[in-house]
Amino acid sequence: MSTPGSVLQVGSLKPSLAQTLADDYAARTLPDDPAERESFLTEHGTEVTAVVTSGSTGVDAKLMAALPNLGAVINFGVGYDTTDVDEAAARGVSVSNTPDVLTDCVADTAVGLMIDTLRQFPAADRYVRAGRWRSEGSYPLTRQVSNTRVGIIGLGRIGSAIALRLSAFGCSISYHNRHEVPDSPYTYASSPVALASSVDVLVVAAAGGDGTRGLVSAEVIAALGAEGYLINIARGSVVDQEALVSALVDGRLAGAGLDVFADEPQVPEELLRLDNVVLLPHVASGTVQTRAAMEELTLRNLDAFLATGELVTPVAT
Ligand code: 8YV
Repeated sequence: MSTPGSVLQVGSLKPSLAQTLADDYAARTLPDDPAERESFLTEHGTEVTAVVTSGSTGVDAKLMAALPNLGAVINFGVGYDTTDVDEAAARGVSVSNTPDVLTDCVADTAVGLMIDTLRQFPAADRYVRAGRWRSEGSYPLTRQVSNTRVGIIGLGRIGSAIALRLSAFGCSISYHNRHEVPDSPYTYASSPVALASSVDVLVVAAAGGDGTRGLVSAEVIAALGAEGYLINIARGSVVDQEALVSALVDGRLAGAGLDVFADEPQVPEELLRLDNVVLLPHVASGTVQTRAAMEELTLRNLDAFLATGELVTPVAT
């Protein structure tokens, strides 16, 4: 199917996917250690035609330069912000991701995280476990979810799936996007600040990368205000994390539900103490069913590239 060494695994992958790559494609794995990596690339760099990676690692310009015969970067995950797509385009390297198959799970996570955050279910669970219900009585009242005003940053596949779910909760939905979406049933806001100032909950569903870095700025967080909540299932880079933490610590924001962070797996220490913050370890797509579908689509992209030079789900570069 592929000549030994033509497929390279970059970064850690789902174990069953890594096993298939090794067994069925005779794939090699790029060493983590810088010195070992250097000699590996000197010895094998020219053999590699396809890289399989994930959003947590990706392929930067330096690695592309060390793989002169690279034709495709096949990304396990919908987000590919760790791969230098401009460099890929300049070198004629195609890039694929795994869209659609994870939309439902990520949208489910956004809604679950929103409910957990507004209703403080994780903190209430800790309250029961600590015996505080018996000793202190009822848990404090929290914020209603149904009928809230929700603003979504990024009305793509995942943002739209979140909007659909929250519409069933009676939420009014508005959004900000690079471009207004034609015929959308939701209200368009021309800037993140305008959106934040008109909603109770801001949900971040925009792709990561340079185009969206810090889009949810200190100003946007201030516009959301002391009664507002932020939910992020996209990328930590989209939010000014320092501004977010200080707003939460100072009570200038009501709460946050975060599945993603600026420097994963590092989570700001200050957040660990706050009951109005729900923290998840980047699990939005993390179900058996969805990860299996992502694995299958990753391998379909690899097979198609090796057989025809084309990808099944190429990203626009
Ligand atoms: C991760 C994700 O990719 O698809 C994405 O963009 O963030 C996740 O599904 C997955 O954890 C593999 O890194």
